[in-house]
This record gives sequence, C-alpha cells and structure tokens, in this order.
Amino acid sequence: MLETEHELFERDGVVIIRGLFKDWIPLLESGVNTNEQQPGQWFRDYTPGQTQGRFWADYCNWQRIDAFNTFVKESPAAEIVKSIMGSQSVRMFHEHVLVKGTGSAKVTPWHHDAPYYPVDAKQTLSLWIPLDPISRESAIEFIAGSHKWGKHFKPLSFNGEYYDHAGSKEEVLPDIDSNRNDYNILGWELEPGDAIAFNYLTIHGAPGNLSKEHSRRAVSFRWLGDEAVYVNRGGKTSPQYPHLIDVLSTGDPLPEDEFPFVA
Ligand SMILES: O=C(O)CCC(=O)C(=O)O
Repeated sequence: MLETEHELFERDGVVIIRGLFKDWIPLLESGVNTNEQQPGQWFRDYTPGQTQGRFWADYCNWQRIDAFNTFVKESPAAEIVKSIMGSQSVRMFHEHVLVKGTGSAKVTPWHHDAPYYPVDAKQTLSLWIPLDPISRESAIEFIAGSHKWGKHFKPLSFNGEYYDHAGSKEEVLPDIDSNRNDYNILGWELEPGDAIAFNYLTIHGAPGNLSKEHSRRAVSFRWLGDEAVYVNRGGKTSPQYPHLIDVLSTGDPLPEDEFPFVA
C-alpha cells in the first residue's frame, strides 16, 4: 500500500515532496537576493574572509522581505504543512536562508533543531526548499526515526561551539559519521521545486556543496502545529528573540503578531 506523506513523516520524521513548489522558485530566488543585499541582524558568514565556497545564512526576515512574506501567506505551503503534520492549525515560526557557494567545503554538522528553539508545539515541521539542483553527494541527510529517540542533543553552532543550557539534560550527539551503517540515513538528489519536510527532532546534517557549477541555495520555512508555546531553554537559543525572554515563561502562548496563524 502506498504510504501517504503524513504517514511517512510520522514514521521517519522526514518526507520528500517532489515538484510542488516549481512555480514559486523565482519568487524565493528574489527573496534570497534581497536577503543577501540587505542582511538582517542575525546574518552569519560561516566562512569569513572566503569569497570562493562561502557559506552564509540568515533568518527571521520573512516579515520584512516581501518575497518570503508572499510565499508564507499565498503559496500552498501552509496547507501542505498542515496535511503532513496532521494538525488543526499552522503557525509561522520563521524562515532560514542557507547558501553554500560553488565548491563550498563547509559541512553542516549533524544536529536536530528542537533544542535550539525557544518554542515547542504538538506538531513541528521545517520545509527545506532547494533553489538549485543538488546531487545526492551534496544533499542534506536525515536519520530516519531519530525524532522518536526521546532525546534532546546539545545544540551545536554551525561553527562547532556548544550552547550552554542550564539545568538541561541535553546529551552530546553520538559520532554518526564514523558509524553511518548503524543508522538509516535518508537523502535525495533534488531539483528546484522539490521540498523536504522534517520534524524539529529529526537529526540532520549536510556535506559541503560539491558542485563546481552552482551554489546550493535553500530556504527552510519553519512551522508550528497545535498548542504552540514559548520554552525557556536556560540559555541562548537560535533564533534568540531577546525581546521575549524577559516577558515570556515556559508554557506561555506565543504572540500572534510575531508567530501568526497561517492555516
Ligand atoms: O542547509 C543546511 O545545510 C542545513 C539546514 C538545516 O539545518 C535546517 O534547515 O534545519
């Protein structure tokens, strides 16, 4: 029997969606261009001083960059996310732009996102949308089923520094690269228009961009399902939301202007 995307997402914590966002790629490309020209306050260059093979990222700009705002509000993304999560509602958390230049050797370390985030919900989902063709060798990878391990691993910055979370039971992630055969690792060759949906608890990482012809541009849109709340992690989070940390406590509902309902 053919499994639905919802069933695969529940089982593996990740599911590939083919071709659905093809018509939205030019809009997202314009958003990434605007973002590069007008970086936000959280812009990060992970390869400072490097012009070739640069890896840069930025996030939480979707309310100010029209292209991203339009995608969130007018594309079919929110409805697709709702059906994959199986939730009653969908709220926007934030977008994350991740660009690895041609031939970038910069690896994205294995991690899962939940321990970085100052939020939680009954259902969570990131929609990672590539804007360039990506070979299997350069593809983001996921550990199937890791969203059900019942663990929170210590958040690690993409530069290799751990976040300190007071009072947390976060563990250091096992050495996945030396034991790849012990895990069910999923990854796909991708075309612009495809998207990968994954749970905030699903462990993932990405190699460098082996392409000698083009960058590996991606926008990851992050969404929250039902009963979304604020979580104080006992230290720095990513994103940080410094204006909320003294105002909200764990379990408080999230402000609707910043995290609106979109489906
Ligand atoms: O694009 C990458 O290299 C990593 C993406 C990622 O970690 C995410 O979207 O959560």
